[in-house]
Amino acid sequence: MGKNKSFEENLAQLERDGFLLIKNALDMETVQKWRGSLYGRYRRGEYDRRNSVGNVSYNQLLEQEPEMTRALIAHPSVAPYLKATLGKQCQLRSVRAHLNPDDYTQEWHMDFYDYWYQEEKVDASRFVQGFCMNTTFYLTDNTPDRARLTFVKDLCHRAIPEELREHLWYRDDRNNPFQRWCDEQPHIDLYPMSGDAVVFYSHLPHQGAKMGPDPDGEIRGNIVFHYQQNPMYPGIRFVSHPQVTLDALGYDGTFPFAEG
Ligand SMILES: O=C(O)CCC(=O)C(=O)O
Ligand SMILES: [Fe+2]
Repeated sequence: MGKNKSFEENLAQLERDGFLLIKNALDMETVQKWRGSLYGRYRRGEYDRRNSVGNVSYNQLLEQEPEMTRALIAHPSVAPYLKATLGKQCQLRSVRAHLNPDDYTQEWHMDFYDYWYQEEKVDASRFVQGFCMNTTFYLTDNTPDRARLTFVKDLCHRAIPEELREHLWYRDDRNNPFQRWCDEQPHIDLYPMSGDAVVFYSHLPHQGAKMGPDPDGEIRGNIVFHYQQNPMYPGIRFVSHPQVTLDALGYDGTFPFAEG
């Protein structure tokens, strides 16, 4: 996938499947720098969260590693796909790195849970259907015997069955109906290697996993960039500019009805 195909072929594949593996997105020097940073933070206990499926996460890298992190925002390896899909409405939402030091079978999840329910959730007569994308950079080898990233097949253009909706949220119970349903669907496994990236639609259910221990000194890891579509991008013409408001209220403070 990715390599040896034209941009148009790759884009068509992304649009059909909802994901695309991009080989050698980062050089090994960059990968080593990231490993050094995240492994060091892990040894020092400097991470944000360790969850019950085996993900240790880092959410503050824009502040902690500003240069390295900014270099990956719309990185040239993924930028053409973000640009073709989201264009000027592409907005970085969040950056989250993960390490998996112990056993790891991620919960089936989509990063954008509410993609299919936006009209209903907005509770208004006009709505914008926002679209979100992940670009995930892999820092270690996911060889088939050792690790994987799995997508539920053919689910980027249709929602999950309605009766499963109530089960959509973080769950480590493998018998949860959404977890079981995903287990039973046809899958596609990707095996991203160190430096590879996966671009995918954030509403597509997926699951990372690792089988057995990591090779010495190579804790399975990745860095995820979430992008959202924002219709009010710089360059859209409006009589005023929002910066004074953002500075005064903070971003959250500018959404008066957004709770819940
Ligand atoms: O562990 C993995 O490979 C999955 C990472 C993930 O959930 C994501 O990229 O959104
Ligand atoms: Fe995810």
